[in-house]
Amino acid sequence: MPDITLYFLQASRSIRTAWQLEEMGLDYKVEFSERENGKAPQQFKDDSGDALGKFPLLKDGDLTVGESGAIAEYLCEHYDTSNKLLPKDSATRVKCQRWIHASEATYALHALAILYTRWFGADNPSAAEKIEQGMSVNVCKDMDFLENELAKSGGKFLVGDSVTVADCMMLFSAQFILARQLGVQGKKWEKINQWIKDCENTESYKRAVEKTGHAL
Ligand SMILES: N[C@@H](CCC(=O)N[C@@H](CS)C(=O)NCC(=O)O)C(=O)O
Repeated sequence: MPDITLYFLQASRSIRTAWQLEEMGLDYKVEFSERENGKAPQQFKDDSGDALGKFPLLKDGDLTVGESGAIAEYLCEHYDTSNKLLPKDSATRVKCQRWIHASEATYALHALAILYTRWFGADNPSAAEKIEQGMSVNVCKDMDFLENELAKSGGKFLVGDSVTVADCMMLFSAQFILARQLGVQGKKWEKINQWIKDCENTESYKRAVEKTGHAL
């Protein structure tokens, strides 16, 4: 059995990794930290030993892997021997890979621009409002795309009828956008809401939440 430790910061992308580990049936230890004033405590960053101090962070024996997308790919490469989470056929595989990257480089990027504007734009509310309005066009397009892909999936999950790494990565992005109402312009996406429920209802996701104490 691998010697895996997941450094898990509360209410964070760390849940992606915990869910994937549960979905893969891998044994792992959790080093958990609550946030302090919204941030990761310095002691937790120091303990993790990684210079950037961002989470999730995975240790597998002597190897440290950072970035949730890189961790997702690492786990698939090394332990997904039956290609359950990252299927082998090219069409499905590139779809999953697209979601791994889109979860951060598209969905989180657009949503966080709005969140940071809310945090740091208080001195200039009209500029902040303009940025939020502009960025929300992107967020709504992203969510429409997700809604359409779910409609085409042919199953309950993003790529068919079983959980893949695409769901493990994308769920947190969608949950976060909806929970914080980041650029959603009051819109509702029926299929996304159903998919979130279906993901949260999997035994593996429930185990991940129970083991880590994750709460958004
Ligand atoms: N792109 C990185 C983002 C990592 C990241 O920013 N994590 C946040 C939590 S979601 C964090 O660790 N923040 C702690 C801090 O800034 O104090 C990933 O996907 O892993």
